[in-house]
Amino acid sequence: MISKRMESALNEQINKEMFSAFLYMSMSADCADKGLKGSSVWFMTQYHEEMVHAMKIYEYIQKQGAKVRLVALEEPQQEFASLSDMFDKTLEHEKLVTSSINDLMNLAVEERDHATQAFLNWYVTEQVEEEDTAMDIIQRIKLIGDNSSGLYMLDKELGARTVSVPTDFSTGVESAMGGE
Ligand code: OFO
Repeated sequence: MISKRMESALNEQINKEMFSAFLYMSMSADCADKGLKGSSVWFMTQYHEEMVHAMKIYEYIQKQGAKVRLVALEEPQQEFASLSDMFDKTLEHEKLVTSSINDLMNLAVEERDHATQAFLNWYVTEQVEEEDTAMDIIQRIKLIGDNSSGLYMLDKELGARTVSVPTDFSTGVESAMGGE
């Protein structure tokens, strides 16, 4: 059982995770338009990961006997100046998500909601990874500078990323990730 306040905060987080998915799908499309095929794959993989972040919360709310409430998603930015701009915005966005997860955790602590604290621990760890990955790619883009063969190699490497999360939600994300 979770509080009404927690139910509402978790539903807001579903929206934020789905907006993240939407934003990265938009970046994927823009990469494809710019001929950055590998980066397009990287961002589409990121889209899938964000959908799983949303679905894990969806399942958690239902398991707690609470109500999932979906609201409209904000329109994401459609065009970006460069790959560098996209990763700068990725890091900026992930920092916002980290802050949102921290707010949720603070609420769970305040309410002595141990189950939600345990659930949110996964997201706390995940956000460290998300920010670290974005910072690492930003650093590499800076090292590459205007070197087009460097950009070509990075794009190729980013394209090797594969989806490691379940994409069929019908079986349940938690069970598909070995969570139960
Ligand atoms: Fe990018 O971690 Fe969820 O939003």
